[in-house]
Amino acid sequence: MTDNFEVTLDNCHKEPIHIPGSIQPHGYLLVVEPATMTLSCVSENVTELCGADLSECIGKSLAEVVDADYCAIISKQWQSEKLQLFNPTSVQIKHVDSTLRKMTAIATYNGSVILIALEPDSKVSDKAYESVLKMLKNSVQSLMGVHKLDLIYQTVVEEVKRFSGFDRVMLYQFDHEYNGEVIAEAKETHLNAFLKQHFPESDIPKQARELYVKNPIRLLCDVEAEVSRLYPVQPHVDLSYCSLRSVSPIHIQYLRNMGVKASMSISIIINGKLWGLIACHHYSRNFVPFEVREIAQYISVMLSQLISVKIQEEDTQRNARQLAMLGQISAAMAEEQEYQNALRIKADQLLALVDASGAVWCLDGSLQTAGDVPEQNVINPLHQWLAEQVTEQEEAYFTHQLGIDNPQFAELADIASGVMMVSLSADNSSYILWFRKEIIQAKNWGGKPEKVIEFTDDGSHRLMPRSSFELWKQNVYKKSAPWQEAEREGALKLRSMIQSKMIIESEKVLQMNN
Ligand code: BLA
Repeated sequence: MTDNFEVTLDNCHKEPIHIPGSIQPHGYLLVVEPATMTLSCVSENVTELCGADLSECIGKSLAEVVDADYCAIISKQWQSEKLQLFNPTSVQIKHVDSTLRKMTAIATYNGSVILIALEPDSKVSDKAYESVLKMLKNSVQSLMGVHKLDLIYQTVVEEVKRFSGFDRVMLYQFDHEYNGEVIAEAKETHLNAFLKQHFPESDIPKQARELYVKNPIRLLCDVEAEVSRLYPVQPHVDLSYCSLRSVSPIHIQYLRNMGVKASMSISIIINGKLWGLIACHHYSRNFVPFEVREIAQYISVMLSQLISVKIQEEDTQRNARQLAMLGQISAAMAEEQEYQNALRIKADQLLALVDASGAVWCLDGSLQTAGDVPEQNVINPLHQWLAEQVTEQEEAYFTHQLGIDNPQFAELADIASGVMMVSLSADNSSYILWFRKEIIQAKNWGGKPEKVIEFTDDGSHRLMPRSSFELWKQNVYKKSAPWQEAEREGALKLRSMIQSKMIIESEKVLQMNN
């Protein structure tokens, strides 16, 4: 399928990488029709495993190819969640000359057919297995003993490097726009460092990130190995969960450009979202047995848990601080004769609630300010533009790059790169605006980010991922720290509080007039 898909600048994120129609050739694929337990499709290299012509393979019963025990497991468990408990199983593959070949089978069901990936017999030797277990124990102990997240990150990359044998292991964290940064690295000493380097969102496009949430681990053994196609041509067999899925040609080119020969990456998923990856590089072919990959996966799950515990702790502390600030503002509104004065009296809390450096608010026609805010004459046009952005559904509008979103306000960058607005009345005449200053960020990019794709010189207009990963330094202007979800929620809580007060006050006025 990928062959028929011409990648362009606009559609990289649409390449259907889950249905490549081929596998990596260090293994073999049997596609089994569940109703009949017969082979409906195989990878072309299966002929070398079974000795039969491809056309003879199709329609064969699974029992003619694998040993009876495994056949019984698949027949019984293919639809059950237990199927994965049988991964990996050591199986005997029957050759037409009556000899047997030992392979490691990894079976998955993709909702339509059973996929049996046969990988090189990977029974990790007892000695290696012991050492893998020791590593796991070590990793657990060090993870539990080390409390600061930075140290945990470093422990993880060092441990994964030690037992997986990769030349380089990195922890790669996404930001809110899915650009990424290498935040920890363990590498062979002679290699150049990628630590602290940033990479743009398009290096790991959307569909790849979605696939990596569904299937958290992938191994590319050899970027130079020619793929083995599915026979008969089956462009729609979903290989999302298949350990042998062949990798997108554009990513293979990317790795070649980096000088990498084998790669593996493991997803770090927090609250169902891809937080980052443990990304491994090797500078020669590298096959990693299933058991070792699973151990790397357990480590990533442990890491996800540790990160999410830290996030929860931070959330709890932040919520408590927010509640205290809201409580103080609420008390001031109750105490003051004119509740509108409360925000001025509690200006510190108003700013700290959302970590802003300035605020402007207008309640019942009177405009007030706190902290560093734009000149009075800019507030009106800014308010007008922001009011257009606040839709009924959104309730709050926020940006951390005002001058980029609307160049008319680019000159406000030093005090108002970030702005958040909550509207307090249907006509937007009562509102609060919070501001954040520009943070000029010195960013180290692993190659020029705008050169994510280059055209080849030969006139074929084939697209190539960028070919230079030389450190490229850039200063990022006109951006503030992004507004966090919790800060947006804090702003909305204050909004409800003020709106309730406004209703009470207007009812009082009505009663007085009656
Ligand atoms: C996949 N890109 C990936 C993966 C990584 C990166 C880690 C996961 C696959 C793997 O384990 O190798 C990117 N690798 C990095 C980065 C570093 C690294 C940033 O080591 C930093 C040190 N890639 C491009 C462009 C496109 C693209 C321009 O640069 C699209 C036109 C596509 N990347 C792309 C695709 C995949 C990918 C399609 C999915 C590969 C697959 O799983 O089939």
